[in-house]
Amino acid sequence: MNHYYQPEIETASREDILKLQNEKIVKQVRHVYDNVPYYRNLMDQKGVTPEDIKGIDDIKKLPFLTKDDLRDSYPRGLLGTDMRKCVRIHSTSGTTGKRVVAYYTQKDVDLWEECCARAIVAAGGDESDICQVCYGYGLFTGGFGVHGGSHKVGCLTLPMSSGNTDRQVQFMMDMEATILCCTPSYAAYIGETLAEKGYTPEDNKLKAGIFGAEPWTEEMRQSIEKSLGIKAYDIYGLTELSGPGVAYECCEQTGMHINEDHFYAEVINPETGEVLPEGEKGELVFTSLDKEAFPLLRYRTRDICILSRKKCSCGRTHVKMTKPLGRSDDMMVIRGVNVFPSQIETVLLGAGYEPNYQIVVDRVNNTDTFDIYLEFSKDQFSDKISVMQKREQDLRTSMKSMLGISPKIHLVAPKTITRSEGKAVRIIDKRKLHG
Ligand code: DLL
Repeated sequence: MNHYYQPEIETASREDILKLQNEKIVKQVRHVYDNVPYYRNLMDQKGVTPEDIKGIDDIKKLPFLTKDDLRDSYPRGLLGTDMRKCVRIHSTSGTTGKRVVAYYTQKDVDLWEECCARAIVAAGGDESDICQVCYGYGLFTGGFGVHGGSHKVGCLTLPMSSGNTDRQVQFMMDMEATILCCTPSYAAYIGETLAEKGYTPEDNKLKAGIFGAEPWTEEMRQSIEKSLGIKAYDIYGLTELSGPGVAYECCEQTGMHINEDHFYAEVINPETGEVLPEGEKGELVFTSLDKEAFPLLRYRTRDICILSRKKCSCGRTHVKMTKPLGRSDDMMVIRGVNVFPSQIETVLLGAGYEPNYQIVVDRVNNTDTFDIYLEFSKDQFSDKISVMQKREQDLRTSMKSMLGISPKIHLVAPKTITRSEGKAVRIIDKRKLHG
């Protein structure tokens, strides 16, 4: 049996969705043109006026916005309303360059929370559930977004935030949490901690997990599902558009439905900006159709994915996106070869290792070095050096066939690699440090 949070819109006919998008885009472009001088300039430079936008198809005429635009207009340049109407900000972590600050009116918060509520219901949640939120609360959108969604669904909400894993596990068991929300890497850590404390997957009351905010592979999904005894659902979003809940998985688990009544998605060729047909891989571009305070038009996410309108057995009609197949800025070029961290994760987990690894890239004597540090488990340990060397060699061979180049593999003792409580840091690219 399928449940929806807002059945009318989640299962609306394609015609009705299109009609809604056509109406909303006209209003939204007018709103942005009148209230955001930065974007008005971009439109003026391109010779586009609000009158040129008569429906969603005309969106192609509008200029793109990039992360650089957001940084250039920091802290308030893209604000679309009077500050007195804003009730909240959130912000990206800003590890590279200036932070991005997004603003919300009360209406923006309400719509965002509804998107998260749809995701929770799609994962099987209802008012009888106990939802443990261990995404970080604060400037990061994960905690507050999912928390708001959980309230809207009527779940008993455990606002744990991230960290203090012993306490997380104790609350999970004592409060009998049924839904776990955190990054996939933290879910793996929680699973590991439960096992260390002697619990089997059957001992907890969890039924589902809603995991996102970072890339994770199908192998990682299987590993988490097994260690926690749950079904693991993906959720996608970004601060610039609101936060989690831009897209979410349903029971079919073949991609994430984009909340198309609020976010219009396009996929473009990242080199040329050309809009690609459905089914082709490219950079995801979003237009927020009804955001008031931070209304972005044609925002380039840098996330690479494929869109599909194939009928979904869950009954939802909204377009689906694949898991981001990597971020254009996540891709490493090592010895001239393009390497995505997700390819590495697929090989390591496919070979039966736990998701505890780190990738280190450096440049020595003008040549790239490429090292993978990976924990072996107690069962995988042997005191015979030849056995461990064989394990490393096998991984090297599998990596070579996946990537085309071979990394140096270092099997390291359990607990050597720092566990993640939020977004995992998988890559250390020291070449960037040398400039
Ligand atoms: O990570 C919002 C979020 C919170 C999503 C909680 C899901 C759950 P940012 O910190 O602004 O926002 O990072 C956004 O993270 O452009 C993607 O590259 C990546 N990302 C988010 N969700 C996924 C996912 C939040 N499910 C950036 N799979 C995005 C892969 C994801 N990457």
